[in-house]
Amino acid sequence: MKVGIVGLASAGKSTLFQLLTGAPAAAPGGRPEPRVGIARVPDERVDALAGLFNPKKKTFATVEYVDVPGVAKGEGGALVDLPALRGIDALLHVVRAFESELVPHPDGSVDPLRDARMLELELILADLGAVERRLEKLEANIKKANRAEDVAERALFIKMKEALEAERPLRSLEFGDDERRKLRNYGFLSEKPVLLVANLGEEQVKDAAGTLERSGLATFAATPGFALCPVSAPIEAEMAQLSAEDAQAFRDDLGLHEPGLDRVARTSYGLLGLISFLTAGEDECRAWTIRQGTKAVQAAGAIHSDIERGFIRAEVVAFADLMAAGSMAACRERATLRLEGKEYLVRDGDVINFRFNV
Ligand SMILES: Nc1nc2c(ncn2[C@@H]2O[C@H](COP(=O)(O)OP(=O)(O)OP(=O)(O)O)[C@@H](O)[C@H]2O)c(=O)[nH]1
Ligand SMILES: [Mg+2]
Repeated sequence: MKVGIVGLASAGKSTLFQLLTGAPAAAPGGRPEPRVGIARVPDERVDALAGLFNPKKKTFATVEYVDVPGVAKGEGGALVDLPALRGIDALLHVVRAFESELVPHPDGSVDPLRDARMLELELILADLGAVERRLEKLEANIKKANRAEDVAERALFIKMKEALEAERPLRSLEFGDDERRKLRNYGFLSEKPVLLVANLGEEQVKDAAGTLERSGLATFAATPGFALCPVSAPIEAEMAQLSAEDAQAFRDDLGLHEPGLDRVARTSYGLLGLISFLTAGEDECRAWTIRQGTKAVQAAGAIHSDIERGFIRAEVVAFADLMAAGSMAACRERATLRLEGKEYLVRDGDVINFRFNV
């Protein structure tokens, strides 16, 4: 999964990027963005499996984050064709909710709903520009050589242009399979799902839900293709310096249930319809990311194309059943270990051993 971090200047994008990926702060004065970094998806199940199997290696699922420069009003077009954003699955939009006299807001006041709307409009206008440019080219091509393929694409792009002109994002449109295939060649931004991360001030954290409600962000994000998640960058930065126990005590004190960064990962999984399955053995205990609704044979392909090609059967046990039984052998005795075929729909937390033959 690849996620582009976008937002207005000084919203806290780079701070969040550094927290998520463990990347060092950029040298002052330099223009570091875009930067790419990898974040581990926290997963207690991998740790628990490692406790059972004592493997040489633990491997977590990862998310690739891209930190890009802040967008100013009227300049969303700068994000179009940014090579670093090619192939992203989602946008993480950092919206500033924190007040600070030390950090000036580009618009002079802190208003997260205004900012969220403004960036959404920038994405729409950026896409509109790209769609119009493509339409011009298509028209010219059609005049030269009237190919059916171009005519079909023109119809698709006219549909998109009309939506964008009405200030509706591309993610609100329905596309057929053929249309989706065509769109994959382009990196339209308003088509991507958005994880809205509200960067709260330290004093707002105790009442995060109330803050999101009052700001209007909760209502704004209650749309398909959006998810909302509060974080406080300075608090997360402090936590990152503490031992696990001290961080937990600090969180309990603030009434937070989980680390903010875990919440970011969990919320983006939900937004994108992703789940994890697990593999466990003496060499490695590992989490793998797949889409909900993935068949066993495709899940095998997430590990290696050979395993997909030579797929025979999947030995599957639910994580909780494995932990309760204590070993694969005990699961076999209790008959919680099942043999599944190619078509089996993998569930979140399935521990799988693929049998294959190449
Ligand atoms: N008080 C406070 N300051 C913050 C918070 N988040 C970020 N900052 C500060 O705001 C400034 C800008 O943060 P960055 O993370 O660099 O913001 P950015 O969105 O990457 O900014 P650009 O890349 O310039 O668009 C830095 O001085 C941060 O320390 C916050 O939650 N509270
Ligand atoms: Mg930055």
